[in-house]
Formats: sequence, C-alpha cells, structure tokens
Amino acid sequence: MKVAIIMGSDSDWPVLEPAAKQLTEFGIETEVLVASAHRTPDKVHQFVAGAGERGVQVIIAAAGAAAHLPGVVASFTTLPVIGIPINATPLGGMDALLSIVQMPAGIPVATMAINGAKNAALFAAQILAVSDAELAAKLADHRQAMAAEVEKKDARLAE
Ligand code: RP5
Repeated sequence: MKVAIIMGSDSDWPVLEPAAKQLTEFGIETEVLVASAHRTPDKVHQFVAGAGERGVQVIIAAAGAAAHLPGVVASFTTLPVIGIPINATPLGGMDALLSIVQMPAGIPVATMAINGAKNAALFAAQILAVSDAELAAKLADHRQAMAAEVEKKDARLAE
C-alpha cells in the first residue's frame, strides 16, 4: 500500500504532516514531494507519470493560493487524487478551495476541507481498504476509538 503526498511548497508541510503521520500509523507507506504546478511543472509531470509504476495507489495533492496542483496532477494519471486546499493567503484558503473543487467534467479531484489533511489521509486509507481487510479493520477501530473519546467527554460534562 502506498500513498503519495505532493505539495506546492514546503510552507504547506506543517498542515500536511498530520496526514503523513496518520498514514504511517495505519501502516501505509508514503512518498512525500514538494513540487509546484507553476514553479516546477516538469517535476510534477515526472513524479505523477511514474507514480503507478512505483506502486502508488492514491495521490494526495495540496496547495494554497491559485491552487492548480491537484487538478494538474489528476490530468496526468487515472489514480484517485485527493485535493487539499491550503490556507496560505489573505483569502483564507477560499482561493485554493475554489481552484481545486471546481474541476471540469472528466478530470475529478476529491476535494477536502480547507487544511483538511487528516480527512485526506483517512479518505486515502478508505480507498485502499476496499481491497485490504486488515486496513478496513484498522479504520473500524479508529472510528470506535473516536466514538469512545466523544463518550468520555460527554460523561465528563455530565458529572
Ligand atoms: C502554493 O503557494 C503553495 O502550495 C503554497 O500554499 C503557496 C505559497 O507558497 P510559498 O510562497 O510559501 O512557497 O503554490
């Protein structure tokens, strides 16, 4: 199981690090790359064109500002692409959200919330879990742990 995380700038990494950690916790191998659709387009193409051969099954692509990276990544591959809009400008991430979510028909990108790195990792894991029962069980455990945490907080408030 392998997921690639590609981001437009190293300044995006603090938002994305929890996603990489979550994937590692699930036992999913990750490839991490900084490459920009605008500043290093050839690098993006090279990375994505070879992704399938390297065993990558899902690509998470994150960018801020006029965030074309996830769409460009999706244009080079039929692997599922999960886009994360990053809050990197005075527009608070709305610029990136709209750039990523409004893809033309034919080239889909599964768009997460602004800075939604955690859900991107979980969604990638859910895609992989369709054909991996062990990972599906880990996801079920994760849901249970989350529910138990909510119950604990609820019980504390009721005291
Ligand atoms: C985008 O521009 C990056 O994804 C980042 O979110 C934003 C700002 O990049 P830097 O100027 O910090 O490198 O390409």
